[in-house]
Amino acid sequence: MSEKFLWGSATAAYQCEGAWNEDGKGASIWDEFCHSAANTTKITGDVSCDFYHHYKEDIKMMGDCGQNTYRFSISWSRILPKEDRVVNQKGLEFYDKVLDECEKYGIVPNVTLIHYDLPDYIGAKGGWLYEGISDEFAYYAKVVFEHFKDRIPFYATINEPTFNASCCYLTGNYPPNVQNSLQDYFHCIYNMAVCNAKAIREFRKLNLKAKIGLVHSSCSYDIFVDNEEYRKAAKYGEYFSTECMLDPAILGKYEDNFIIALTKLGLDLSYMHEEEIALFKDNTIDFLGQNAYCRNVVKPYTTGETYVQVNNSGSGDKKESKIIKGWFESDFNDSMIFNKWGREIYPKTIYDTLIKRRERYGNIPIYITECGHGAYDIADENGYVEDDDRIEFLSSYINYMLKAKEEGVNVLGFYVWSTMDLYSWINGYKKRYGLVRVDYDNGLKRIPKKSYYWYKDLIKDKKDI
Ligand code: BGP
Repeated sequence: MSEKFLWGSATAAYQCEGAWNEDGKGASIWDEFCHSAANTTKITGDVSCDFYHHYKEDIKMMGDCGQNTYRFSISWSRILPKEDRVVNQKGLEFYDKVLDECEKYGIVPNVTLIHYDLPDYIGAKGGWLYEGISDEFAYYAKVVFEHFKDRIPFYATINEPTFNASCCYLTGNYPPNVQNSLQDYFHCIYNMAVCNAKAIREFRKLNLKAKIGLVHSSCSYDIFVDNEEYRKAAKYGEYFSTECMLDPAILGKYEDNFIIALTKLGLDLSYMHEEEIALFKDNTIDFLGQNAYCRNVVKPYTTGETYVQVNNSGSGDKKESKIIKGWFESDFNDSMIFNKWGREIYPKTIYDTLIKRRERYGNIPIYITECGHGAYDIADENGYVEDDDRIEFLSSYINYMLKAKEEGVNVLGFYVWSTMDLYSWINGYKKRYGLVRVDYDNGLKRIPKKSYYWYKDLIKDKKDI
């Protein structure tokens, strides 16, 4: 008998927990960054929607909505606050309590080990570029696996390795705020691939029933002109944001031409070590978490330096775009529709991406681990939000996901980003994604939005798919 399709929603530790220094938690690089002068917005996740103290209410609301799964992340610095490797029992206890609540409502936990928030002591040593990071990460992962064992049936090692690396080392809007360094970008992703493999090696030692995966962000690469040069640009795009991570994580190796392409970029690949690459083969993931926001449209590289532009202002003035020198650059046409943060809204990308993943990676089980619409929500005098735009966004993405499922793609679950309103990284709190509104001015009151009730009906309707 096949397992039930999972319908749920997702959050991440730094974005929702608050309690940034409570019960023995150490600081993460996001605490440090948000408290520093580099954070020009001055907005922090210190309190956010305070899930740390509201988790019972939030999980009950998931249950009342009919959600049968919840994706959240563990804060590494809550579990291992200092570099002495001493475990903070209170950190583990918090997540035990979260799991208790999930159990109460029959909600299956899907837990990510790291969602951008490295401990500050790792950051001080070089963050994702620190040569010892994979051993530190494997140790942390082991602590988590040994404590929670099969209470958590789905573990994911790293959230969005390539997007995280791009923000840290190309756009420079996430700590450590380095711009336009392809050298650091690919080095970071390599270290993440090694972290993933070493964590999986620890996981396999325990012979658990649970499954382990990885959460990937990039969707399909599309072209408007079908010729060899354009197809080559799209292939470079896949190297750039997907194959550099998913090939080692799923196929257990790099494609030779990928390494040749990196060499042609003039990168120093001395960070790659044979004995680490050898670990990829036997330490691959069981499932893929695929996030679904926007596609990438590219054309052959023309001119200019490597540059990755995002829009954190929400003023609708600039579009997300990329130039990867020598490889490809972004392309546009008049039919494209963008949100206020310059991100394209293109529902079919979820279908195209699922089909592409099947083509390259076999029919690996896939969960859509995030899909959501960022918007300036307007609440009425009771705090109620009629977010028809979000409903339209989600229903069109879900329909395309179901089309891929009908065509045999092994997609097994869907998570709305996000469960409730939360901190949207350096976009602050005005960009909202939640199914539930959080009233930041009135004691963090939770008020379900129209999309919450819409999702409840959808889950009821599609419970037997
Ligand atoms: C994903 C991240 C999430 C979340 C979401 C929306 O890339 O995994 O943490 O934030 O995107 O992005 P943003 O909040 O920047 O609009």
